[in-house]
Amino acid sequence: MTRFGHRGLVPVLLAGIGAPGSYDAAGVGDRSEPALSPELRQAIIDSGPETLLPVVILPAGDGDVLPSPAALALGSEGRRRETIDRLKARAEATQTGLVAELHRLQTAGEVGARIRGLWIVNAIAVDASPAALEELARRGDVARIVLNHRQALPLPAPGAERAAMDVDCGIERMGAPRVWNELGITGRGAVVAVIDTGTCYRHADLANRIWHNDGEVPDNGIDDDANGYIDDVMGWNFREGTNDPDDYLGHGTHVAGTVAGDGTGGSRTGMAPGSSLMLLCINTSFADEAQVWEAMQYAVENGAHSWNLSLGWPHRQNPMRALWRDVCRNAIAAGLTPVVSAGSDGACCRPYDAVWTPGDVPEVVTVGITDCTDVLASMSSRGPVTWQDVSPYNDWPHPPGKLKPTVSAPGINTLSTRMCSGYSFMSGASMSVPHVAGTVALMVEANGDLTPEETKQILVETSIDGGAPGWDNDYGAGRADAYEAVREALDWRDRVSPTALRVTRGDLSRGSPESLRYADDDEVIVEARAQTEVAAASVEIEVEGALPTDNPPAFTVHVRAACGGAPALQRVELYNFRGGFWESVDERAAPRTDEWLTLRFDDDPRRFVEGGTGRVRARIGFHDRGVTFPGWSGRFDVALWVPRP
Ligand SMILES: [Ca+2]
Ligand SMILES: [Ca+2]
Ligand SMILES: [Ca+2]
Repeated sequence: MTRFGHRGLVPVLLAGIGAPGSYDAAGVGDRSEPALSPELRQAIIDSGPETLLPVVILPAGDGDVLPSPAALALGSEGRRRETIDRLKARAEATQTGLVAELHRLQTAGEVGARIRGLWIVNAIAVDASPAALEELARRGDVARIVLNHRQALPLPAPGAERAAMDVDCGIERMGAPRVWNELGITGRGAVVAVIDTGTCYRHADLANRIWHNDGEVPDNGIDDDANGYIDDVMGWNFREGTNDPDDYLGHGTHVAGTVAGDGTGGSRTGMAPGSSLMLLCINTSFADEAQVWEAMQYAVENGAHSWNLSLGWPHRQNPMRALWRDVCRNAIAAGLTPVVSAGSDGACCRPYDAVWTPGDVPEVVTVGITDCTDVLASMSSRGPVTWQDVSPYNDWPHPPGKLKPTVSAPGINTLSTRMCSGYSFMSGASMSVPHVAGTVALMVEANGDLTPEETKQILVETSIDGGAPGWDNDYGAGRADAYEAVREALDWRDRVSPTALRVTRGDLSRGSPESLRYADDDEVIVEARAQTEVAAASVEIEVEGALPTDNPPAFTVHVRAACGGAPALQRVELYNFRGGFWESVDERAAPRTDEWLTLRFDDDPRRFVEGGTGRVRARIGFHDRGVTFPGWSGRFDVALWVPRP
């Protein structure tokens, strides 16, 4: 099994598979394309008839997935359970007959030992002979068979041992000590799944930080909690198929130390020294995409709040992007916040292929690399990304594509745990990711009700801008700030999002009130053209929502918007219910780049709140200075308000 890693082949197209919300079972089953992907066909030709090829089989009749509005109202545990149940039901309904056939082929020697049906994405991972693949491809319950790439992932090895020193500069820069000392929060109760080379759980700084599977009795040879893994008390070793997730390289231990190292040995290395680590060891020297999905699935099923993925597949390795996105979206639907490396390909692969998979998934928190002085590392993979050619998603067309990374974090000369004792410095994308995964753990303790979407939103909103003003494809929204993120998480409960959107000047070309809920993943775009004089002069939206009280002593309004076209003024108005008129509360030269605007109302804010309903109305617009241009647009990502006690 050595010659299937071909390059320059036709990209794997997964038409009809896996788009939440747009599933079409008939489309999957109608065989508009051959079941064996072109890349797999080539691998069969190259490898000969005796080789068992690693493949992923996608069943037909995929059905609907994701996330039911009912699930969203169930709270975090209910949301997780409901989503898992539905994903499992889908897998069972579509995989059962196929798995029986695979076992028959296994007996005949045509399929290898592994027959692993997954539900986090509806897929079965097997190693199968070319003859078996041809046979499977003719079955009505098979939609598609694609190559399960196995490639070496470039990971740094730990450096020389260093003497203990007080606090790692990265966690200091992120404000973690202030979170522990001023807010009393260390990530207690939070579980971060470290999907990596394993972790040396014997390191003094990690020994008390390991997640324990309460449903599993250790060493009795029985899968007590019936999760499919025997005696899995701290995670699983997917590389060897054992319950011992020890580290075979040192990479995972270093990453784990940045999430949760508690300083027992003298150096404080962990962002969230009160959190727990679920240890999921995978094979990175011969990495197998489906094996990582299985580790991700384990994290979701066993209640991790986040996963730390300090690795990824460069696009030149032709990863199964649509399926990665399905995995990530399903995990998010179940309430997990994925934190993923942007990659370390710098500004390679213009215009949009530098960010690795699954860091290129729009919905995940993708992390770029800064140093301890907030300077971006040259190796940090630059955005944007596009999904225009990846079926069935075909979104985020370029230009401009999707802005990535989401945020940046320190990852240069990071001091952390070195295998089973002591410390070392390491640098890379791998080190930046756990600074953010640890921040998520801190946020979980601060506010266990946050959804993954809200968690991401807070990380974005509280980050410190770097590089070009506003969001950019180098730093993302900016360098993440744990202290501000945790403070915002504590306050988040009372946040109000708009429930109504009206375009008052210009034409709505994209968006709805939902688009305004979270920055980054969707936006409202309003366009004006010269045909109408008023429209040419300005674009503007009006939004409204209700505060939980109509008598707040104070509140803040957050707005993010950008304009294109003419030199313009940005204006924010609130409706003065007492006087019955629109009151201008902010006016400034309009930013061409995205920028957060936070307006605080401490002085008699009640005039902006409708008595009896708590309704607030805001009007946000860009207005030019009397010069009309043929094309003019305004982008609005978030407008929301938060009452302050
Ligand atoms: Ca078990
Ligand atoms: Ca057991
Ligand atoms: Ca910037």
